[in-house]
Amino acid sequence: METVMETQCPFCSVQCKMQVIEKKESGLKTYKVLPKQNAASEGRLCIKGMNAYQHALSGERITTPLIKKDGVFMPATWEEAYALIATEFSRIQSEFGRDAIGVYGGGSLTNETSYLLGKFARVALQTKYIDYNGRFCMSAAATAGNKAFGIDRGLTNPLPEVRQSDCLILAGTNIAECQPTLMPYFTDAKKNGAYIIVIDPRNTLTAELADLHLKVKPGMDAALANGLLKVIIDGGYADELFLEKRTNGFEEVKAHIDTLDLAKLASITGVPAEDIQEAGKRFGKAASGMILTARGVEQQTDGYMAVRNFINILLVTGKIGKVGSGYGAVTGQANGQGGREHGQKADQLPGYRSIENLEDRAYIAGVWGVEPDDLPGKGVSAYEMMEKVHEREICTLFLMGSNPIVSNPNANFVEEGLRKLDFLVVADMLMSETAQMADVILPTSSYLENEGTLTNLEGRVLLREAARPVPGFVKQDWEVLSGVAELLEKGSYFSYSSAEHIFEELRVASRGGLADYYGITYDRLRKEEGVYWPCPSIDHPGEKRLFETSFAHSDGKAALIPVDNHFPKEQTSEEFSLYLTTGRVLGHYLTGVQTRKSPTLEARQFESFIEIHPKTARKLNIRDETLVKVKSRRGEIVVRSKLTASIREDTVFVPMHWSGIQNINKLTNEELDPTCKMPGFKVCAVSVTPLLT
Ligand SMILES: Nc1nc2c(c(=O)[nH]1)N[C@H]1C(S)=C(S)[C@@H](COP(=O)(O)OP(=O)(O)OC[C@H]3O[C@@H](n4cnc5c(=O)[nH]c(N)nc54)[C@H](O)[C@@H]3O)O[C@H]1N2
Ligand SMILES: Nc1nc2c(c(=O)[nH]1)N[C@H]1C(S)=C(S)[C@@H](COP(=O)(O)OP(=O)(O)OC[C@H]3O[C@@H](n4cnc5c(=O)[nH]c(N)nc54)[C@H](O)[C@@H]3O)O[C@H]1N2
Ligand code: SF4
Ligand SMILES: [Mo]
Repeated sequence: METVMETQCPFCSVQCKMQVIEKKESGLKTYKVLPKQNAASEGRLCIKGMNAYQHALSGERITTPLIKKDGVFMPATWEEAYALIATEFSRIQSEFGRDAIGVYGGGSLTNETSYLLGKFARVALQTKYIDYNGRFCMSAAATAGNKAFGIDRGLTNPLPEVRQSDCLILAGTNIAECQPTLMPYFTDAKKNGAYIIVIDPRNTLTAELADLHLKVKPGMDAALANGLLKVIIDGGYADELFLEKRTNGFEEVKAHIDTLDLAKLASITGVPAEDIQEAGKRFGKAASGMILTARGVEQQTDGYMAVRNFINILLVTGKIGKVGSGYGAVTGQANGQGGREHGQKADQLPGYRSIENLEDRAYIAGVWGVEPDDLPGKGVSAYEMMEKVHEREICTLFLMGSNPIVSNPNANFVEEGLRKLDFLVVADMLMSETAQMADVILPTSSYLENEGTLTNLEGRVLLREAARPVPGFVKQDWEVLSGVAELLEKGSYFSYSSAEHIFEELRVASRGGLADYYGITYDRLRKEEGVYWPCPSIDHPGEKRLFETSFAHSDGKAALIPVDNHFPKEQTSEEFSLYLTTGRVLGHYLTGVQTRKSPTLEARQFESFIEIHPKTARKLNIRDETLVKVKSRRGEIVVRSKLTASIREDTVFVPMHWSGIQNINKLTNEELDPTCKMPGFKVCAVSVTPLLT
């Protein structure tokens, strides 16, 4: 017997559509996965998508609520789990106040769940403390988009326009491993004559595509963008008419750039001046151009300003709001885009509304049927919540869709904090490292069982229908939130019958907001295979290309801002003589909870590694494929060496997908970007020594 499951990959922001085909023969089940035509991946699927059925169907799924008794998880009924949660939550809030409970979400959750999690925090718990893992992912680019353009939608142009672009700058983005099904857009652009510039301390598979690779020193992108701006402005490539009509702030940027010296910029960024010249000229001269940034530029303590400086380049050259010209923050998680729009951020209400704006509060209070004054105020960012946990200002956490003891910077500190909690509730489908620390685990559905909408990296809202029934006693995330709310005597605000029912409320809540979904319905999504936001009315087609005639600020203009050369605070020293940068590999996803449960993916790569230049390795007496100790001021780990000349000599790279003794976040720095609160995951100082000498 054959069962065909129509679904969508749960991993990255491309959201490739696929079929998982289950065949039952004499009691034996086999699986086949076929890619499906869809606008973003054009029918392609990568190795993670091909194997994503393995963790969802694995015997390791949690299928019943678990309550920890004397350190051991015991199966429980939902009634028992809900009752325990309601008792503890009520006790803690009456003893320590409403804000003693924190809520922590994730960018894999559907729009419906993200929306409901925000409502759950503000209405059921009335706590101000809610934030999510997207803080570590999209916060720098989101803040930059909002401040420069007045709106934050990852890609300002639809993907096919990449093929029509004459010059592409890919800064700190490794598309070949992180959004592999998008690669043909870039290889086609190259065939069409585009000039491709890659900015990365490593010669990645993406950099292989480049006509020019700027092998920047980690953390020095803002200065490098200043160099490009200098070449562009001094070379006369500025688009005076565009600057005059469509932007504010160019004079200040020009005055700042005039004070900078290209040779100095070359020396601090580690990129030869001729290469900066060539890159600036190429981009300046091109008839059209796009700049894409991802976490390499953004996960820095100046991530927000570094992105602003790349946006400055687009604005100075007038390359935005046109075919083949625009900006792209390459979004990370499955719903990294939608997840940042509907209220799981500390300062946000649905539709990208602000929790500090009186009109926005009144509007959402109206939709929710509560008094505006009953809505709590702004909380703090994800890592700052962990600091509050340490200080015991937050003594209980409700966690849905994240694995913070592996993904937060300074992970030893975070783990220590979580151990101090009075009560930890984790809603997950698998036993993550953080779930192991919980008092109660609530088993939730995987993508195969979960209906809802996700907004892909283009800002296109997609419907993912449920493809199979939930296993065991598993519930949907939204059912869990409704269930807990019910016992907290707030059930009347959470009486939904389906994900679509929640979406209908989300549409109204987002109406008139920056991320306006009002015109989008499940019916439309089925018929049109996705709709771009903003989409203010049912007859609106959805906006594919943004900023053609105006930006989203009240005067219609985009904002330029001078950006200082930033130096990461933690520099190398005699003891910690190398820069550590971190990131991803093709076959694993984030903290690896899901991909490490896939035998196929796990077999490809079952342990972490450190990329180190052969010359550096020789100096440190490190041979290839041997275990080494990597140490920073905060912790140490053990990984296997991988000697490669593709990385800068002063830099090492370790992926983020492993935990325990290989958890790279035991080493990373807790310092945050002052504006968007993004941690500086992409640079800290470390020492590397052979484990055995
Ligand atoms: N295979 C796979 N794909 C994924 C994910 C995954 O875990 N695995 N995760 C998804 C998610 S949530 C995200 S956020 C995206 C991330 O997608 P990316 O941001 O593309 O991935 P990273 O590997 O974190 O970083 C990109 C590149 O930045 C470079 N880099 C490091 N430091 C610097 C620097 O100072 N400056 C510059 N210019 N570059 C630097 C790294 O060498 C790396 O090649 O991927 C998504 N897709
Ligand atoms: N050093 C370093 N650290 C980093 C980064 C880096 O580049 N370097 N990148 C950062 C980035 S960009 C990101 S996005 C974060 C990610 O960090 P995390 O969010 O902690 O990573 P995940 O592995 O996605 O954890 C998600 C958990 O949610 C569960 N889950 C998945 N889908 C669902 C669902 O629908 N419902 C529920 N209830 N649970 C679900 C999974 O089983 C898993 O346990 O890590 C950040 N940390
Ligand atoms: S991981 Fe991303 S590119 Fe790969 S199949 Fe899934 S959605 Fe597509
Ligand atoms: Mo991410």
